[in-house]
Amino acid sequence: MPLSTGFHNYNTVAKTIPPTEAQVTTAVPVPVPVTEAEVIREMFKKYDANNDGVLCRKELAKAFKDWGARIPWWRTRGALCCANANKDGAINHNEWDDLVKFASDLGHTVK
Ligand SMILES: [Ca+2]
Ligand SMILES: [Ca+2]
Repeated sequence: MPLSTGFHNYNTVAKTIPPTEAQVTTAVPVPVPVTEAEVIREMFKKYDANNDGVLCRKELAKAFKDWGARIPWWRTRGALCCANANKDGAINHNEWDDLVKFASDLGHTVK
């Protein structure tokens, strides 16, 4: 019964392939997915002109202006209102997440 045997062999091979592929997939290091928030975070970093790790009002305004905000100072005020937890007039690293969320909610996406 060569036909029947051949069919059986084919089935056995087909059944053994998926686990093998799964093993290969898990073995390959998966790159960390870049979320929109991470991209926005990176963009904000670029606007930290004096590299002090803090976005001051001026740096924020520049960022929002470049992103096409119609009234950058208004956006800046909103951002500081929303994310400036310690009320020092600038966004430090602890407040960065709230700023990113603020920008993200406004629809500042990376194209
Ligand atoms: Ca700065
Ligand atoms: Ca602050």
